[in-house]
Formats: sequence, C-alpha cells, structure tokens
Amino acid sequence: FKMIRSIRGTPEVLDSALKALKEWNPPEKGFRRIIFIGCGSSYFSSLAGNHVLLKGSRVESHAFPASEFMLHYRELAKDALVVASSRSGKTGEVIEAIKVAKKKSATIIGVTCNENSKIEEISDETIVIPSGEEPNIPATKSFSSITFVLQGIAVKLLEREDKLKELEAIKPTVKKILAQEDEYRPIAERLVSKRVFVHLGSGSGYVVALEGALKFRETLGLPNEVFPALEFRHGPVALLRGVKGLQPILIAPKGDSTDALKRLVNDLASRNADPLVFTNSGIFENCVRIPWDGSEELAVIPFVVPIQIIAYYLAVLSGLNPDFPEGLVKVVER
Ligand code: F1P
Repeated sequence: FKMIRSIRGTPEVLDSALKALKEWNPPEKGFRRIIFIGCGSSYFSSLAGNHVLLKGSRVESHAFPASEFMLHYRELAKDALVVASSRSGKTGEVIEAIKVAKKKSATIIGVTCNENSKIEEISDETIVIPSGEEPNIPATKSFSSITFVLQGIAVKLLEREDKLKELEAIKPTVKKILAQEDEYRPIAERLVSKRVFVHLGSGSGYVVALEGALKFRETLGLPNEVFPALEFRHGPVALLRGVKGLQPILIAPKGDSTDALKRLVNDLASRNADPLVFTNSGIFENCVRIPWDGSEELAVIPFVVPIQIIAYYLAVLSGLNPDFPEGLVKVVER
C-alpha cells in the first residue's frame, strides 16, 4: 500500500526538510507577531510550530485553521509574519487567507511539498520540500516534513542553536521506529475490535492526538474524539458510562505534563477505562515506549510515526484500503 510506503519514506523527506531549513534565514525585519495557518494536517503542523514558539515565550504567536483566520482574525495580520502551510500548495482557503494577510501588509512564508504551486506564486518566500506523496492518500511523511520545517522556523526565530541539534536527532529516531515497524501490528490487533477512540494529549502530545485522530478517521471512516488530556475530566468523562468499549489513547511525551498525565491514567484506571499510553517517560507501566530522548517541544514527529503505522495496520486488519479513504479529495480548492 502507498500509505505504508509513504510512512517508510519519512527519513528521506526529513533530510530534504533539514537541508531546506539550513538554507533558510529569518527575515531581518522585526514583526509584531507570528501567525501559522493551514488546513487539516497542515493546521496541526501549524500548531506544532506554534507550540515551540509559545514555549520559548519571546514573541506573540498564534496558529489558526486558514479558514478561521480569514473569517475572524484577519486584523491580526497587520505587520505580522504569516507562515502558511499546504501539502498541495493550492488549498483554496490557504490561498485566500494569504491574499487577505497580504492586504494587511503581512510578510508571507509559504511551506509546501509541491513545486511550482500557487502558494509559491503568491508568498514572499516559499520553502518547498518535495515529498512525492500523492495528495489523495492520508498525509504521513508530508505531515512530518511540514511539521519539521515549522518547528525549525520557530527554533530559528527563537535563536535556539541547541534545539537545531535536537531537530537533527529526529531522523535517526524515526529510523529506529521504522526498523521495529512490525512491533506495532499486535497493538493494532489489540485495538481493532474497539470502535470508538478518545485521543488525549497535552502540549506536543495534543498535536499528535489531533493528527492521530484524523488518521484514524481517514483510514477507518469512524468517528472518534480528541481532547487536551485533562479536559477529558471536564464533561467528556461521561462517555465512559455511555459508550461501551471506548478506548482512550494517551500521548504522553516526557515533560511538564508528565505528573499530571500519570494522575489522569490512575484516574481512568479507577474508572475501569484502560488507556493505551504512548510515552518516553519511565513512570508509566504497560505502555508503548517511544525511543525519543529529546525535548517535549520536538516530540511530535517521533510520536506521530508509530500512530500512523497503527492507523495503517488498523485499516488493513479491518479489510479497508488505506490509500483510498472514501470522501478524501485530493485538494479542497473551493
Ligand atoms: C489540506 C487537507 C489535508 C488532508 C486532505 C484534505 O491539504 O486538509 O491535510 O489530508 O488531503 O486536505 P493541504 O493544504 O495540506 O494540501
């Protein structure tokens, strides 16, 4: 299947992304704020870039779905740097949002996987990382490459040389994960009878939860839920009573949220919910170990790749073709 071949191609696109990032220098002009925009997976990449900037707390920044930015928050584009991402480079809402931002005198950096696309034509500068991923299969290596570039832009804006080194450690980590690809199949076998998933995460773990939930929806065509982890206790916990066989999936990269997430796991266990925890922290038991030693801010790619592999296995085990999810169009142009 193309989806698994695409996931296996992640190390290669990370190389191109690193090369492109090394060649990119932040504009010299100062900006009032930084705004990341995109649709679908590219919006989640935008959240990943914004998370790195927010944790650095040196500059005001936001991430919006391109549509929400265009419809409600366009005034924020005044004297801003807008980083617009799109795998295809031609999603209608992203293109419209760029035009709107330009009218407010924003500087636009486009990020795309497609050469000579519309986004390149209308942005002030464009970072192109050709991924070779066909646009009507679920975004996997393209998600990782765009996320990598946006995190890199954030790190460069923060002038964090140490974090650039850490970004370079992502590729060997992904290679390690791909070398043990088969180990994720039994996890998918354990999950395949579950029909409702609740994806939970905090910080970069929340970005992975959002993207993981989208992959599960695209490949399985089933509804699922996704919450910032601790929000689950503020109402959604009632799902445990109403939905039989509900499976919580918790994305828990080691960092500021670890202790709080451990308490959440204990809480869920006391309610007979058995969360499947993905973590690189030693304090969780019975979990899926992610071989990432870097920071929480840059954990998105090492944590998302195993989830992509599991989404693929889940589709195959359910007798579905992951390459042609029903209803998934190549590009939403209008
Ligand atoms: C945005 C997007 C994809 C999604 C699907 C529909 O596309 O929402 O993230 O996987 O293909 O379009 P793009 O602007 O990143 O090309």
